[in-house]
Amino acid sequence: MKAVVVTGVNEFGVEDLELLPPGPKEVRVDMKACGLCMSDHHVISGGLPTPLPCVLGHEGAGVIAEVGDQVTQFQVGDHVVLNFSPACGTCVMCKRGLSNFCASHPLEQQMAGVYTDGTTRHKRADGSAVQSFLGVGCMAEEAVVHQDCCVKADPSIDMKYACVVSCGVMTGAGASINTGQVRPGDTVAVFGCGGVGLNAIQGARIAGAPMVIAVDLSANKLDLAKKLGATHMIKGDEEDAVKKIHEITGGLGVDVAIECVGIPPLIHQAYASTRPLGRTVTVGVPAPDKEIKLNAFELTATGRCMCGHKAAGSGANSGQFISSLLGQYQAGNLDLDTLVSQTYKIEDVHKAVEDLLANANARGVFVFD
Ligand code: CXF
Ligand code: ZN
Repeated sequence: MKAVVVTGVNEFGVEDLELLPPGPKEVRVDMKACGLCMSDHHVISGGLPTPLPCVLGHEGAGVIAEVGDQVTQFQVGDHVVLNFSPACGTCVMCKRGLSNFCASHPLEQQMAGVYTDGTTRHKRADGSAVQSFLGVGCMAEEAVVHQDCCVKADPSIDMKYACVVSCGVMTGAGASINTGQVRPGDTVAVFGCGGVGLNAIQGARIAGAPMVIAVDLSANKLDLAKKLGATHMIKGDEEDAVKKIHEITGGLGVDVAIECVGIPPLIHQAYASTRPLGRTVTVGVPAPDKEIKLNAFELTATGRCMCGHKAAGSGANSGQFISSLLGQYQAGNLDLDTLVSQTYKIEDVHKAVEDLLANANARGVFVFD
């Protein structure tokens, strides 16, 4: 089967690989759609340390084609959205309500591109092993994943839309709804309107925020932000975003600010735009050596809260959250159609990556026949 494989820094392309059969608790998924996320590009650029070669893709949807002999929750023919933030439901973390940090599926292992049992599922013709990004590797015609990485989807939902819930939407909407705890009436500012930020905007709108301020450098992204629910748009290179946000909110600052890029100056802006007792959520993934500096007196005096969102997930039980987001889509509250601005065949992966870097898409999605 064909898969997009990263072989070195900025070296990637389609390869024919052998996919091993699913283990006892795993399923084989016939992939129908897979979104291209900036984290996939971080693997390509070497920004996210992942052992290579590695099958790319972690934002996918497809149909179950085969189940391992201990799979209880799925059968052949089920439509599923993949979930790279699985929860076993029985470990010490899941039992404490920390399913986003499930001990049965540690992030370190997923980042190593291996499965729960420490092995891999792809082979090249010469017999050598190929890893799968986040233990998912779904930028491919087929994927083998643990059953905990699947969420049932109503077959009436078009998979090219459903797939984007699997990363960009659950992460962004989760930053607003779960980590940001946005409540009806709250004012929200979102810094960075890429795949995550646009969905932080949607999440804030769904949570009942009457004022959602979008900050970005790209006019195209601000147009999309408006379409997805932003009430105010600030072009960060033309206006002082912090000053403008205080003006818009009558001098108060926003209840919740969400930083979606992962750069300290923007995190500082987000923090400075919040009101006393306001909450700043960081969801953009910074380079590992980055630090932020806050004035300790001001932090205490204003009672503001600086809150990290575990970006490899929804900030809650990701499987349940994906399910609820699919329901929001069916109810007409969540816009996925606007997000999927372009589809590609995997053979066109270089063009798709070029478009990603040129900010041409809300989301580019690979579709499979
Ligand atoms: C990422 C965040 C960094 C670890 C891998 C997953 N989230 C979504 O793309
Ligand atoms: Zn992603």
